[in-house]
Amino acid sequence: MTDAVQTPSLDNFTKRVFSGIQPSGGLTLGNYLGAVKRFVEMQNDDFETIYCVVDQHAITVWQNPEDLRFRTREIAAFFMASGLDPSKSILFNQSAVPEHAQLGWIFNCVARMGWMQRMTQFKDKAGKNAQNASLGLFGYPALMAADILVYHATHVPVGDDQKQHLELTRDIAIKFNHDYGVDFFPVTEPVIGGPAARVMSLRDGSKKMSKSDPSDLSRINMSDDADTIAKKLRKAKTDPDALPSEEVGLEGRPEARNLVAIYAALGEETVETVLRDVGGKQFSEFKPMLVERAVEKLSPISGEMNRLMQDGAEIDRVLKEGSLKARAIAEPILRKTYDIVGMLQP
Ligand code: AQP
Repeated sequence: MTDAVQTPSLDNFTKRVFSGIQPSGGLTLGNYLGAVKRFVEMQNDDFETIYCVVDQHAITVWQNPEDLRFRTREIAAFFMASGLDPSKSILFNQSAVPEHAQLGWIFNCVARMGWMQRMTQFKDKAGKNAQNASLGLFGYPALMAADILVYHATHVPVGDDQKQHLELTRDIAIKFNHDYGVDFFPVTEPVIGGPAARVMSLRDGSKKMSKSDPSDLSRINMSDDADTIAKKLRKAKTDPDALPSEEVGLEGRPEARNLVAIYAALGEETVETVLRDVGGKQFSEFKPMLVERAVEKLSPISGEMNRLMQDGAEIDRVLKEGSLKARAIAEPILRKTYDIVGMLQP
């Protein structure tokens, strides 16, 4: 998007991961497989890892304050129940680190209206009533860029739906570096992939599984008990054919592909290896296998989430400690940004 492009090598930066989840509703299997499961994998790799409950993004649409507080703790509990360890990863909520919003303002002045107008998520979320959407909903990708770049994060694990926002983050970094003649912000690498980069609705294989879908049968919620998970998977839309033995046989069968991808991701397998085992089976045989695997994997996480939610004070303590660690990284980066931009800091 800019004419002269400066791309400082990522080798010049600490290998650092940032990602987040909005406390804007219940958590789904899509959030787990597309995002948090990857967060845990990266925590155990050779990265510094920073994970955030992005409460300032959530209020781009109306949130009841009590619900927002509850869900912020719930996502922190979800992080920990899924395997994020506060002694290995920094866990905190966005509003506790004011440097996000401060850098977000600078990026509002770097991002261009035309870039924001192309964001498909704004179009989807604002729908036909765009004039009534909040300015925050329109500008939120610039704040997301600040969330990432205020830590000079080099890698961002997200689901496939966030790809466009990460491209915008890269454009903002490139334009900032170019406009001010610096090599200051890294051009972040998205980490998207695996069989469940986009988990689809159980009712319609062409739509993303989403917490805001009006049909609860369209998604597995992380809070669903074993019976509910089984019921939803048994009712999941399929087609009348048997499963193929090779991936090419899933073409034009989005619901079949989705269920196989979920099964693969839950079991750390690829779609290819799963099909080698289940090719030729009818859904009546495959669905019980999927139920068994989903319950085995998800029940311990929801059980642990419930246990952690009994002690809100302990969750707050973890978030507070995380926010102090996060600020220790963000504050000098923001100060240097102000300096580059020419803000007097007497
Ligand atoms: N269906 C999905 N498949 C794979 N990844 C997904 N993610 C969300 N849904 C899927 C990933 O989860 C992370 C956090 O997302 P978020 O809750 O902050 O925002 P979202 O993408 O807007 O989530 P929803 O459920 O789709 O919310 P609504 O219904 O409000 O639009 C991100 O990494 C996202 O990619």
